[in-house]
Amino acid sequence: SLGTAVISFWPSFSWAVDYKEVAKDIEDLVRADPDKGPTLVRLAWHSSGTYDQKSKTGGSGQGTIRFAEELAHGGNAGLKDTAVQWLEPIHAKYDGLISYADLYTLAGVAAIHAMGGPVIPWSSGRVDALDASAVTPDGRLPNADSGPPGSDPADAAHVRAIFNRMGFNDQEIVALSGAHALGRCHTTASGYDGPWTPTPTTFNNAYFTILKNLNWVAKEWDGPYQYVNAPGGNLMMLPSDLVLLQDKKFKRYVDIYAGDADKFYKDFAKAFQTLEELGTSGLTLTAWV
Ligand code: ZEM
Repeated sequence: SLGTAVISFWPSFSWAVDYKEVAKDIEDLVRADPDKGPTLVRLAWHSSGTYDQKSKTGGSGQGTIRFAEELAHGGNAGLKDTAVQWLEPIHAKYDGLISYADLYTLAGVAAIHAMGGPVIPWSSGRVDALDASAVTPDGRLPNADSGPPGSDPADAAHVRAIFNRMGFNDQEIVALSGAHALGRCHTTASGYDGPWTPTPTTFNNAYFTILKNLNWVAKEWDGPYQYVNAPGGNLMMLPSDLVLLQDKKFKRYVDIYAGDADKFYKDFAKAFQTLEELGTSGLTLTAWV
């Protein structure tokens, strides 16, 4: 009967996308070129970090970061010709059966895993918006350029306002910031320059140990105001990173995560899962590793 046909067809249809296979493709991409890992994590974060819990707009749920309108936002500089493009062949391989919204978030957790980070629970089921009408206004992602200490009354307040809007507290803000163990600033993207740690393709708690233990001075250059370690000059911090030292409530968690890598892994995994589920509904917890 038709009923039996539909019922017997259903399981094979729902298994059409093997997310473990997709995740493996992403991890292979990162292993072939480790520098791609951090940028994939940045794409996952920016695809989610537009969420506003009051209006329930933004977030990772609809894959809107693939639209030119959202990629044109200042904070997304550099993502169009990198992470978004790198994932196109994987999206095409699965013939449209995985949504961009799922692919971008899966890329975040798979890249973190490929770089030695924790297995972060991931859920599938995001449904892509068909047009750009769900793109949120520019300005929802945090600014890095809060300026020299004391020059901007909105330093810590800005960081808190942005992350509280998504629903995150101080502890979660600091845990998530530990992602800056990964990757670097590109003068061609944000205008800033340099990596935060000497191990930018390895997930670890070095962001916190380096932030609190090195001496940070203003970089002397024509570029945007940022910090470099002195002596050395090989590493960098954004003004928004230094806020985590300057604000006593943030600093408390910097100390905790610098001293306890396991706790950082655990807290990061929980907060990153939450981040990737902002603005979603009806997801299914999915084995991907
Ligand atoms: Zn970042 N981030 N970020 N971030 N970020 C950059 C790079 C990366 C801020 C920010 O302005 C910048 C979080 C929080 C905040 C990553 C992950 C996460 C860059 C450099 C800037 C300017 C971009 C470039 O030039 O290519 C600010 C102001 C933040 C909060 C106050 C959170 C939260 C993250 C994840 C959980 C990652 C992985 C990168 C490295 C990207 C790459 O291509 O190497």
